[in-house]
Parts: sequence; structure tokens; C-alpha cells
Amino acid sequence: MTSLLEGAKKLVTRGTDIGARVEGLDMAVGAARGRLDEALVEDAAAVVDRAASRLRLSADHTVVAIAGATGSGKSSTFNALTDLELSAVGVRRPTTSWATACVWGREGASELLTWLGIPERHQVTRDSMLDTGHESKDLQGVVLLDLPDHDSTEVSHHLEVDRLVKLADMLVWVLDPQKYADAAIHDRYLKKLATHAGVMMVVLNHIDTVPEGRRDAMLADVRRLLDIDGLHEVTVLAISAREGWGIPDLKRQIAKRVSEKKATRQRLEADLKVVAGDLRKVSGTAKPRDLSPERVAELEEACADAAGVPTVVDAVEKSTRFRANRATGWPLTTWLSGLRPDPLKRLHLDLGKSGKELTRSARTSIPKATQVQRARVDAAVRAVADDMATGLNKPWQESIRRASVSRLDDLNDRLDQALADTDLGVAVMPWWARIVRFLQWVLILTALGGAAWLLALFGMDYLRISAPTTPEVQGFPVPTVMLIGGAAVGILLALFCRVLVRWTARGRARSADRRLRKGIDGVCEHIVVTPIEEELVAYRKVRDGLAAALK
Ligand SMILES: Nc1nc2c(ncn2[C@@H]2O[C@H](COP(=O)(O)OP(=O)(O)OP(=O)(O)O)[C@@H](O)[C@H]2O)c(=O)[nH]1
Ligand SMILES: [Mg+2]
Repeated sequence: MTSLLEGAKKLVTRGTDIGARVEGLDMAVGAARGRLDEALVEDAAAVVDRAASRLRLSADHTVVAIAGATGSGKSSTFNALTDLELSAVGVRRPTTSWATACVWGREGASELLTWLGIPERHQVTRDSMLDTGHESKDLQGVVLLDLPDHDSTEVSHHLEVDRLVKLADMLVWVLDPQKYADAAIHDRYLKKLATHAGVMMVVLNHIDTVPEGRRDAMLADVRRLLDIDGLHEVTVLAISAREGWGIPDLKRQIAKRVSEKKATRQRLEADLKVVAGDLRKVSGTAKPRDLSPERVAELEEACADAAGVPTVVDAVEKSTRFRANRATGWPLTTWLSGLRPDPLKRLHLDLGKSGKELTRSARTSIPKATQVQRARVDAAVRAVADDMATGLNKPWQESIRRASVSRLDDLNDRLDQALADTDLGVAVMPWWARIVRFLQWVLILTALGGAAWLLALFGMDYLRISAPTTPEVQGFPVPTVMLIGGAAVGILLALFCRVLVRWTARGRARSADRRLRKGIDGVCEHIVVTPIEEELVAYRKVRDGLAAALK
């Protein structure tokens, strides 16, 4: 049913002025659901459906409904207009219980009558009669409805009236001298239809029962009341259905409007404008702000802090320093430092075998976000939402706030996952570390070689064995150069490497920080920013849709 309606909506309404309005309202309704007042949204949805259905049906017919209080003479007026004694005119009140339809020009009207819910036994076709009267031709395309009353105790009558008053393209309200000022008709219908003056007429019936001298005053009083209702433009005619007074004029008026073929569109437009206007009042027309990069940055910073990014980054730096220092340090001191406990182990921040990501146990040992950190995240979320909601109407402020926290329960898990998925980039030793390590070993072996050589010379001297001449470079004996040079160059190299390592470790920490924050930013986007943006998309749809409906 819905998809059928959808199809029809697109088929019939596309490209036309009224079509654009219906489509606009349809879009606004879709986006407003669950965000704006439910009753208003449902009213608007009903108007969209009604308009779409009506537009799908005969455009050659205009549904004119005769409505009014019981005994006002609706059925009598209907009979006078049709020149038939079709509708029962009774003394007992109320007389009419079900709407009767008279159709001038049946072709294409069947679906419309089905949609109006008028059973066939209550339908009459005017051109099936032997009638070639000039006035009847003028009414070609009219579907005239005689409605039940709206003011008797019969509940079914009210329901039928309310239903058909919504569906008709044009309304003729019949008033009578006794009850024309009744609140029942003014408050329940006329005031509410102040926006529909263009598709309404009012007749004051039973004018024959009013003394001639009082008729003008009474008409003026009716006019005054209608003005109070806001129906300044509505036409008022004095008629007597029984005597036939004013009936030709009423016929002409109806015929004129029907021939213009504007009533259907005008009625639907009036309906659309009412509900679209109501929705716009609650939704507002303010231009939404763009997402503030500063506020988002604050949120990302708060999340990074709560997730323990600084701790991990610190560990990356320490880990790099520890590993690279051990690899490039002077072998003798690194051997001694090997006896010291691993600083990373002390931190419980083992980077796993691959050294790429934090292991699960390491992640769990990152300190949990403190209450202060958590409060900072909450405040940052609120700040983003508040910033976006500034200037918008209350329902949107609320929907944005709701959306901003809708996924917040997942935040911890997501942050944890983001840390786990980030390659910290500490797996590979710096390329130069291996070369240095090799050099260090060469140097220490050289020094040890020199020491052994000197020791041998010392031993031979002690044993008074004449030693072969010791080779020299630049006047220094080679073994001495080997010992002192090997050790000195090794120590100098180690010292130089410490600076290099510190520099590398900082670089790696910075890069890990960047990567971790990128992950955290993604989490913030998913948890907070996207839901807010969805609300803004909805807001724009409502705003633009309503603008199209009200253009
Ligand atoms: N004098 C006079 N009597 C009228 C006129 N119009 C209707 N009547 C009488 O008023 C009574 C009510 O007329 P109906 O046409 O049945 O009124 P209705 O509005 O259809 O009433 P319900 O069907 O009960 O809602 C009948 O007795 C009619 O004969 C009129 O213009 N002048
Ligand atoms: Mg009646």
C-alpha cells in the first residue's frame, strides 16, 4: 500500500508546482519523525498521503461538499442544485446519516468516489438523466456531496463530516437564521479553516423565513462573524432552498470555480501550508552552524588523554631508547645495564613480540580514565553539541544533545580498540643501530686485542725474553693505540649514539602520537560527530522541505 502510494506520488506530482510542495513536505516529514512533535508530524504525514492520493485521482472532477448544522437545509440545497429530490429532507432531526453524491460527468469519477468512501447506492450521475439544461452543463465535473450534520448527538455523523471535510476540494457551509452564530460551527470548523477561504463559500439558508427588513442586517451579522473567524474573503449568499431563491447564483458561483479547475490544487495547497507552517514554527528556520574545528579538537584531546595516549607515547619513547641504547651502547656498560630491570617491564607496557602494537595485557594495564578525565570528555561532548545547537529551536537542540551521547557507551571499547589497532612503529631497530653495534664489537675486540698484546709484551719483559720490536704508528706502539684507541672510540661512539637515539626516540614517539591520535579522532567522529551531523542533515531536510512546501 505504502509503496503503491509512493509510486503514485512520484508519478503524479513530479515536476508540477503542487508536486514540488508535496515532495517538500514529504521530505520534511520523513526527517522530522522522532525529532519534532509527533502529533504535528503525523498530521503533516496525513496531508502528504491525502494530497498524493487526491492528485493521483481525477483532475477533471471537483468535489464540492455541502456541510452545516442539522436542519440548516443541506439536503434541500443539494436537491435544489441537482434539480432532483435525491436527498431525503425530513422533519425528524437529524435526517441525513450518510453522504450522498451527485456526479456531473461520470467518466473517470469512479475511483474518486471510492476514495471518498461513497457507496454506489449513494451515488447518482447527473448526465444519465434526461437533462440538457444549460446550468447542468456548467456543473460538468462537479461531485456534489450532501453531508450529514456535525451538531447532532450522532457520533457517526461527526466522524463522517470530519472525514469528508478533509477530502473535499471545495466546501459550501449552510447556515440558518436560528443557529448561524452557534459556537459549534465557528469554533470546530470555520475558525480552523481560516486558511481555506479560497475554497469555501457560505450560504445563509431559510432566508424566506426572515422578515424582509431584517435580511440585510442578518447577512451583515453573518459577515461580521466570519470576519472574526478570519474568513474575510469568503463569499456569503442568502438563499432559500425551499423557494429556490439564490440557487441559480449559487450554481453559477460553484460552476465558475469548478471550471477554473483550481479548487483541488488550492485546497491541497491550503492544507499543506497549514501543516508546513505549524511544523516550521516548532522547527525554526535558522541556518545551522558549521562544525567548529576547535571544539572537535578539544574533544579529541580529551579522548586521547582519557585513553592514555600520553602514557603509551611515553612508553614508545622509552622503549625505543632502551632498545637502541642497548644495541648501540659501549658493550661493557650495556652488559652492566643488562643487569638492571627493563624499564618497560616496570611500566607493564610490553609492546609484544612484534613490537608493533600493544598487547592486550599491556592495554589493560594502561591506567583507566580518571573521573576528572571522564568529566573532561563529557564536557567536551557537551561543548560540541551545544555549539552545533546554538541558534536552533528547542526540539533540535534536544535532538542534537541526544544524538551526541547516543553512542557514548561504546566510547571506552572503541578507544581501546583504536589503541590496539594502531601500529606504534617501534618494531624495527633504526637501520644504523646494527652497523654501530658491529662497529662497537670491532672496537672492543681491537681494545681487547691491544690489551692482550701489551700483556704478552709485559710477560715477555718480565721473563726477560727479548721481544720482537713492537710496530708503531706516528711514534705510538700499535698495541697501546689499539687498547686506548679502541676503548676511547667505542666510548665516544656510544656517547654520540645516545644523542642520536634520543633524537630517534623522540621522532618515533611523535609519529606514534600522530598515529594514535588519528585512531582516536576516528573514534570521536564515529561516536559523537557523525550522530550530530545526522541531526543536522535531518534539520536541513526539514527546513528545505518546508521551504519548498511553503514557497
Ligand atoms: N422555510 C424553509 N424551510 C427550509 C428551507 N430549507 C430547508 N427547509 C426545511 O428545513 C428542514 C430541514 O431541511 P433539510 O434539508 O433536511 O436539512 P438538513 O440540513 O439536510 O438536515 P440534516 O440532514 O438533519 O442534517 C426541512 O423540513 C426542510 O423542508 C428554506 O430555505 N426555507
Ligand atoms: Mg440532510
